[in-house]
Amino acid sequence: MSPIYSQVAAGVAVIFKTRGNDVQESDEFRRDANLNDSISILESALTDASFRKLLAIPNRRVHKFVADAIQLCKPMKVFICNDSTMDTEYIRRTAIARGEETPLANPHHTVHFDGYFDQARDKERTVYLVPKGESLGKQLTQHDRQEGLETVRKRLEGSMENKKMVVRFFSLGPLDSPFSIPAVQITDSFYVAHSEDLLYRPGYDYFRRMSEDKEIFWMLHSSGKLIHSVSTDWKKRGVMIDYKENTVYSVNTQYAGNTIGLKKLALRLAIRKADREGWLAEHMFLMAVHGPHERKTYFTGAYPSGCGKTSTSMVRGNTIVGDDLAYLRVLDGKVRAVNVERGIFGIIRSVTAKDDPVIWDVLHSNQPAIFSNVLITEDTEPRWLDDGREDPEQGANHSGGWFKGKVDRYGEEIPYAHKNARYTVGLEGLTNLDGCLDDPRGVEVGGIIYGGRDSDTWVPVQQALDWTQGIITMGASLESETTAATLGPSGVRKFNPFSNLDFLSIPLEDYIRNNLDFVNDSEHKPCIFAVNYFLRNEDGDFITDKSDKQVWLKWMELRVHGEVEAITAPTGFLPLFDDLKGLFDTYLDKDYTKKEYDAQFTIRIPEYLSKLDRIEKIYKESVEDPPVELYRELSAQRERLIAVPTELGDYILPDAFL
Ligand code: OXD
Ligand code: MN
Repeated sequence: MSPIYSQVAAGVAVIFKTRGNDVQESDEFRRDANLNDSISILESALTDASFRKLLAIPNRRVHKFVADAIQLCKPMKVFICNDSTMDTEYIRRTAIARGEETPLANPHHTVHFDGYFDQARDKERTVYLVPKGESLGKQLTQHDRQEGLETVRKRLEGSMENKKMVVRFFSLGPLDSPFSIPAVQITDSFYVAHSEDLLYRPGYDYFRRMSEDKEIFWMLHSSGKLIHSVSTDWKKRGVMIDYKENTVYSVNTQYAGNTIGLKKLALRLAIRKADREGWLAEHMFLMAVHGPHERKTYFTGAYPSGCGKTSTSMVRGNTIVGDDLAYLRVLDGKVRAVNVERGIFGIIRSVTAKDDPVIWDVLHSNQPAIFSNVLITEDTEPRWLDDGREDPEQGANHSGGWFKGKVDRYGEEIPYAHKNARYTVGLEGLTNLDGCLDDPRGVEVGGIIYGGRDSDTWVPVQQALDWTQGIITMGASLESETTAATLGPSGVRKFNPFSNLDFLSIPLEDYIRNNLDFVNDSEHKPCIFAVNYFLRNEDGDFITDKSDKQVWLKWMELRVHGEVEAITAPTGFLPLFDDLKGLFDTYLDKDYTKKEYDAQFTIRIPEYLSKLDRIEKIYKESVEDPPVELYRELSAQRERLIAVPTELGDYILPDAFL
């Protein structure tokens, strides 16, 4: 044993000893044959400083994971990050030095470009590795586990030659909380490691003190061979999820949604864990809607990417806990939730000073930010689509040098910035940040909102008749028109239950069951709501304004406390005109008219019935054994719609249900 190892191992033993009955484990730890193998690999691959840092984490599985990754990816060097300012600053500077990020005029800002064909989440190439004899149902993309592991390991073989490997430790959810899940990220991308610094809670110290048997999520990413900082083997890119080992492999890709293991990749592992343990891991924002007399009521909201999730969580006069991922648990009889993250990886298109003042200000402040796939002007300023300014004539973007009218190899005009261009910032600089972000017990949830991009069916806001009806006809029936956040055409209506379909890692029927049962031990069930910001009239024009979501939120807040009445329609509880009028006046200083209300809250019976047909068909074709509540609730909704007297016609004004 080398002098360093014996010192470090001695240190480890001391840590164990102070935890009393773990002393025995420390002996076992020294005897473990695998550990000794791992230790020799680590010892020869790591500098003394890195070796010490890694061994200060008394966890054999961590040592083994890092050692295996070193053997497989063969990095030139390995950097273990202990979250000190020196280490995180080193990561930021190296991202710049290696050309993965470029400094902008503001010294706290950088820009990163992904490969031309690697600009969004790659759903098709994100697959589950499923052991023989198991199935995750027809909705999920899956591969034989053994074959998949062989393929991905082959792709990763030597992928870090001539590169440095970074090893980082994080906590998903607040530290030392019933919600925390520790995660290890290994990557050869300093951009990934830097982004995670802004987005997740540092966990090195947490790993040093947590018990050795704590469940851990493991992430291994390599961008593979690079030319000008872009993966050359992008055709062989992919993400493979080995849920048997809680491990995600991502290779030959750079777009953050495919590489930042802690975001949507860890969500997939969390959904399985949540299902096993009876809690929920969701694609949801978490915010406090501020009601009368300074009351704060917390809401989670599940909307597919690009449907207003971030902008809702940022609505003026309220406070944000998180914009994308939430864990929900019942603690002491109450539904409570936390933000899994501590930053935002947000879509920057259409962020304007007028519509998104908080984000706008942060992006123009000295708070650290990484812009991705935007345009850089000659003055090294970032520009994005629909930013409320005059379009630029030239600059640099994900296609290289850009000028107005530039076309790609297929003759398609290249916009000056990508539609899915993003910004990455920590939440700490937001003026509307809620004080409970790091509360280890989370916040109590008053309402859950489901929303999609729906041009013709759902009204702007309604409340479910009860938990089961909400889970089935709102969550499990969510559809949305696609956006640039995923590869493939935009504007196509897609089934996206709970806005979580892309991330489901268990059969859909099991996930619905878990949602239905989740509140069984809770004294109060949160109210469920459905919203739609994208409703259009027959001429195709939107019939609500972006700012209206403020009013829908305030109405939902009042409903949670039973402070406003509602109209019982076949699909849910609808707001009364007078209540909305008052809220529009108070919060938006807007004279809301009955004409607007009627157009927005008309129940469109044919569209609703077609939706029910579509949803039932999808479940019949692709979900083997859905919970009995599913067809029961869908049929009940159909019957309520059909029971509306025919003389009222197909398009029923809300007051007809009074
Ligand atoms: C995201 C997404 O980036 O859902 O949050 O695509
Ligand atoms: Mn998202």
